[in-house]
Amino acid sequence: MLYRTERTSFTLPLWLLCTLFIVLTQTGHAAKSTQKRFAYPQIGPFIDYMVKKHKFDRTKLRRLFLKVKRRPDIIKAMNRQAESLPWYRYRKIFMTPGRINKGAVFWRKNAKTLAQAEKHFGVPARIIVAIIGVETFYGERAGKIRILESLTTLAFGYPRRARFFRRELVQFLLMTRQEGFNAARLKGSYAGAMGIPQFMPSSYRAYAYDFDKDGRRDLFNNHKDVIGSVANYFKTFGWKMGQPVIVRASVRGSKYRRVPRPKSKFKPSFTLARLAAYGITPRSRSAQANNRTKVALIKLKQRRGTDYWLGYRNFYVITRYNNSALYAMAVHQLSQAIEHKYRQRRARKRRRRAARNH
Ligand SMILES: [Ca+2]
Repeated sequence: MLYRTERTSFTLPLWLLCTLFIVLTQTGHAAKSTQKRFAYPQIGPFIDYMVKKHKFDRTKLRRLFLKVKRRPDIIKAMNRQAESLPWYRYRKIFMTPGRINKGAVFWRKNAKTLAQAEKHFGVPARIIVAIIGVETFYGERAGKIRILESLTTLAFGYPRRARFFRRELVQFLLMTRQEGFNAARLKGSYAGAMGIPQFMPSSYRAYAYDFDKDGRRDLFNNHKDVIGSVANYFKTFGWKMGQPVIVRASVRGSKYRRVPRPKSKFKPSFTLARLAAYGITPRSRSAQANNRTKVALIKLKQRRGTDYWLGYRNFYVITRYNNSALYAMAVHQLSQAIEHKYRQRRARKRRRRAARNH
């Protein structure tokens, strides 16, 4: 700080003038260069990494990232996700007449592709349709946030999961280069999930499937690729056609409260015999199940009390798409409701056609 003294108030010494000159010119310079600064200081080293490791063009990447802005709203959104809702409220979001009807319509419009996917990957049409319905309302709500901006914000401004999102940012840039997309334009969810099935960039690279064989995996516009990719994802994680998903359980006595916590929440790790010793039994038994069949114990909060369910391997596979019992249950129940609607409509049509021909 400068103190005003009798002497310096009239004439400033030369050294001070020089200092002032330097300070003023540098502030001016700094003001100019802030316009060209990255939203986060870590972006510079990140670009170095992408150039060195993945042979990206430095100038192009710099130009791309200079346009990226910080998005604090994304971090806020991350901190209030629907997964913290109780089941009875979560269910209401997805099990709506609109989503069920639209699912049946989507099925009819894509019946041929869905049948092909069922045959090729061994994943039922109803599950593929329900996933697309839960994720984006059949492509209607695929997200309006620039992926580059959401992933950059989460990679460099969200320490809790920075490592995960930095990796996804790398995968995103690789994916856009590989599939020929403009990285600046692609939009998706605030968490970086992309396209009609909301694949994260790493999943896109690993599981997206060019089901219409046009040489490009397009999950933003191409329904055939979307259907094939969801099916491929489920196949890879071990979906078994014709096997049960989940069954309601009955609980008796008080021992059911003392079931030990398993290492993995959704992986089937208790045999039916072991759970029976705790007073937990399936309300109905699928033809394939016996005492050694393994299940996961799933608890879903109702308005009053808790429902107990036993999740089979296929239930676990749904949680690989999104690590939440609420999510997997919503997909399962929606898939049943959509299938019911779809078959009902088809039967009605068949009856009408038959009546006309008589
Ligand atoms: Ca394609």
